[in-house]
Amino acid sequence: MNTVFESKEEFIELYESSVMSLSGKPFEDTSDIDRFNALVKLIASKSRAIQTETEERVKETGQKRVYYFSIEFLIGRLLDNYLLNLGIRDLVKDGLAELGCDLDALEEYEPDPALGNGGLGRLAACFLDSMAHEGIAGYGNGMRYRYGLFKQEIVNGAQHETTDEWLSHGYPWEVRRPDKAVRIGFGGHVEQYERDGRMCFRTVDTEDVLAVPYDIPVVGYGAETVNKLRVWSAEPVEEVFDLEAFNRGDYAAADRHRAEAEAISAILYPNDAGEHGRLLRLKQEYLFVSAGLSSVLDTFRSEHGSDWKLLPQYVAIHTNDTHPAMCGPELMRVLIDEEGLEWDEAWDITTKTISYTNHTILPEALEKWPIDTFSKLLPRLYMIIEEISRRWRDDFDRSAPDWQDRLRQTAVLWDGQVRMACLSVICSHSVNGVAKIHTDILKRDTLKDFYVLTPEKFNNKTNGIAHRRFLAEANPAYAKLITEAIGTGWLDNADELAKLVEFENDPAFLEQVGRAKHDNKVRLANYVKRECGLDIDPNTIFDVQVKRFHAYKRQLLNIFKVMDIYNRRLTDPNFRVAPTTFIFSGKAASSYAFAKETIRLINSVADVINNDSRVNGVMKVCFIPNFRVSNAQLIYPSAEISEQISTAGMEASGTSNMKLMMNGAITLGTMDGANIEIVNLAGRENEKIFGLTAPEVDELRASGMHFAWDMYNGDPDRLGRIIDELTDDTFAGLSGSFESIRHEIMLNNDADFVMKDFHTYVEAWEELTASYSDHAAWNKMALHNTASSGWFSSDRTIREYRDEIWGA
Ligand code: CJB
Repeated sequence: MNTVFESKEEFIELYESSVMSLSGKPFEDTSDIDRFNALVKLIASKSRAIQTETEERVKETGQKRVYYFSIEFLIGRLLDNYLLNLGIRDLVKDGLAELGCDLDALEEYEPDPALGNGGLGRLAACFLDSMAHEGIAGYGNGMRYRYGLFKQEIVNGAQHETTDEWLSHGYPWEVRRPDKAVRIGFGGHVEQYERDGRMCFRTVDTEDVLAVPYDIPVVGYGAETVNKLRVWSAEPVEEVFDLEAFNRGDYAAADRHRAEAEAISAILYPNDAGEHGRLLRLKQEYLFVSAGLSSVLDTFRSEHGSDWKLLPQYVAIHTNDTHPAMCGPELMRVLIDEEGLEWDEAWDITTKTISYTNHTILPEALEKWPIDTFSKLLPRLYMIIEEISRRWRDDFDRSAPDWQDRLRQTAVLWDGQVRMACLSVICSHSVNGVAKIHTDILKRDTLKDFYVLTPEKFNNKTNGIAHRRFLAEANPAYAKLITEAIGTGWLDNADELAKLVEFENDPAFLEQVGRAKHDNKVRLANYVKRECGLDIDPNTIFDVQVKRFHAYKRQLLNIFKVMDIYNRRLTDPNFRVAPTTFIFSGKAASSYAFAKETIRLINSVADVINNDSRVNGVMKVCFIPNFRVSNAQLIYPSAEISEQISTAGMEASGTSNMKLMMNGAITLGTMDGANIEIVNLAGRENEKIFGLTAPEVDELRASGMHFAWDMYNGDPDRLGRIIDELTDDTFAGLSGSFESIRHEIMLNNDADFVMKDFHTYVEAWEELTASYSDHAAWNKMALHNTASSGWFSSDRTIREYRDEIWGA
């Protein structure tokens, strides 16, 4: 462990001088925000000192560098995490206390950068933490959006979006690096010219923007390695201010040049696993790919010269989903056009350097761009893609009887479109899914033709989570208990959580597990009271579903369950219900009407139930607005039931399932995504599994059977009643009824099998909650989940990437 401060006194001295130099005021006169900024500046500068040492070590040892290209990095707040990783949290807390400051209060000033939508972006951030912990020279490469994912407000039950101005008070972790800016050209046309007796291509008459990097330190636990996340911002190449327009009073026109360039990095597209067919998005993708590659290659050149054959030996480029799919053709362009390599050699280097992770089988998320749009925006890149496509076709093995079909499925250019998933697979030496079932589905279905051709490329890397953030930092009450029991080794090596098994039959310990959970529930209840004005009772079961809203994630099934329990309780006051608070949180893409209606339904049901004194002793419904990393860290530790109820076969992995398990929640879920691995690790008796399996879902889909009306008519008292309540006035008081949801279920034949899984789901919930009254048995299950969760640390995932993909 590096020593960051010799003593508390040294910290206080350095901190006071940091406050003074940043604010220009004596300490007593500074505001909390001054104090927060100065604290971050100090910790960031200490981190950068370790970063310099890391850099020297990497250079000296010739360590391979790994670049993780991702259009999203949902990093969350960094200060608490870095204090923990640097081993100075207590020292800093005490030092601040001597100055009359409260660390927890200062931490509330940190923006929670929403540079990602959900699982994919958060995974990228967990990987940065784990790469630094594992001593990998691993760097994030992404986008610095001026506005992150929208802020969600709930108005009359419905989601309203407002801009996320996370940069309004500055971001003290970042350092702007104008010296490393890269010029990026869009449009124009390709011309041939002769260089050293060789015909080459270049693009002329382009419209250029400047990609300017900002670096954020990534501090590894143990303080041995500090890496960096580099995010790119778009700016005009030169200041072109139209004075004439300004003098005319046309201020927008005066500054148009700057505004057009800056638009590229203005906003994160809010579609999670959805459509991205906008030109600006394509520009974002090219900007961070091209600028990122340019800086990767500069570093390589400065260390190894221009011997490009060595690139795969010293550099791994990982593409997180298809958004960085242009890495392949862009690397080809640089190697051929700028470095003068022949196609075959460049291709060999490119495919040995690049690897690709697929995160979803949803067809709408497999990116495609119209050739017309693509070739106009990036004419030279398109030429290279055409050549990749031509060679793929020409070299295609035509001996199999179904070769034409296979070619159709794998072609990069098809039907007037550039298919980015095909491009990603073809340009990579490794393709992985993110949980066992997901990788199997990729092999068997989504990418099956590639799998038949190149089975050796395919591998599984089950996702993981940053256990230091989501357990140690988010759940201090439980973390303290764990450390008292098994020591601090689990922070470094999450497998050590397995040592908790020894305490599973220790009644006193189990009671403390329950007490820690209760403290966390009180903490969340206070937050809910502050944020929503709602009283929730920490003595009820906290049943939690927090994630993006999507039809296949089936928040609808969950709220149907709540409606059913409510209805049955009203019909029969003797119907026994374990007192429960149903907690939901998550955002819906602004253009995704069904998901937004589901949010409105949940809030409308909440409005009725929470104001009905007949049921309030046993149920409340709580929608926590604006789900983000910071409030997620309050929610996971308080959960007792983890709702993981996606339609089997649809959720690639899920990661909230892992975060909740680690915090001792019991999974109520389908056999989908990483739920399957959770069950395998913790034992089926410690989770509650229900519902159709993936093969059963496939079979039902293939049968084309229409079942919605049979189910509706066959169960008028429960399912039928719920469907009717969507359109009568039971829950319409807040802002109207829910015709479109009813339409989706009844006329679209319930595409996500909400009705099919309804009864087994409610039954499973009833059985699970009935067992809650035996607190000792429940706490034992909870502890067993934590004890079994070490494998889900992203440290493990990253070691697998390192050993089996990157060779770093
Ligand atoms: N995922 O968050 C996203 N965005 C996408 O565009 C596609 C997939 C999610 O990625 C997570 C990380 O791999 C998975 O756990 C999750 O199942 C998937 O939906």
